[in-house]
Amino acid sequence: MSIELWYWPDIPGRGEFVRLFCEAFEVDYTDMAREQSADAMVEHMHGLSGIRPFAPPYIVDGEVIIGQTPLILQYLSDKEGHGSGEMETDLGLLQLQLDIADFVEEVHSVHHPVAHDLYYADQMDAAFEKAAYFRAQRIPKYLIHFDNAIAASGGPFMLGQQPSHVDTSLFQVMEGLDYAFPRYMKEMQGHWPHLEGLQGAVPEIEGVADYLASEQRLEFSEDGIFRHYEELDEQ
Ligand SMILES: N[C@@H](CCC(=O)N[C@@H](CS)C(=O)NCC(=O)O)C(=O)O
Repeated sequence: MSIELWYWPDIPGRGEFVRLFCEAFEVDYTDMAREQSADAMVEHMHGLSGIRPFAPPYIVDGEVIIGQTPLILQYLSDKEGHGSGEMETDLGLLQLQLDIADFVEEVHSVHHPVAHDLYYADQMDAAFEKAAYFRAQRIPKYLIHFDNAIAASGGPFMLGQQPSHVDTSLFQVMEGLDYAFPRYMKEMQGHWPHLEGLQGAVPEIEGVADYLASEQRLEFSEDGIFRHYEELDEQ
């Protein structure tokens, strides 16, 4: 049975972390709002009862309805048999996926430092200030953390030769950073070699290669989480 993925149809956003996992591990899913519409998603979400997802992405798998990207990925990974087979290691992967979620929230808050609901144009001064700190302190702190974790297994993936949900997510993070901060990422090339290795290895997974070459793959844009504003990437 196909899993329903509900996410905003026009941006990669957090939905892309779920899409990439499904494509890499050949999980049958239907991208519901892209087949229907954003309005259909809002109506669907509001029609749910009980413990409801707070925000997209969320999935429906029969009776199971869950939101929160790391939880979705952990659930799918377990269900489809793509964990490590050891509880401690799987908890480590979930911990990394939660670190990624924290980082993604920080990436968004660079261009929206004051409020989610205001336009970027209304908070540009604060964004400019925040971006300098984010580039100098936060990106290296997170990326070195992920790089060290890959180094421990020898790479190219977080578990060595076996890809996991963390790898497809870290690939998306690296692609997003290259899009949003091209000057900075070029300057820092070589500082996180294992992550760069992972970024090169994930597109070699067959399902990912096909997906990246397809029209299904959504481009980054200034409507999403990873946005390129030249002034936020300035020296
Ligand atoms: N922690 C959640 C965050 C979900 C989230 O912020 N979703 C965004 C789109 S990427 C949204 O639609 N938020 C609506 C809102 O916060 O009101 C996750 O990782 O899935």
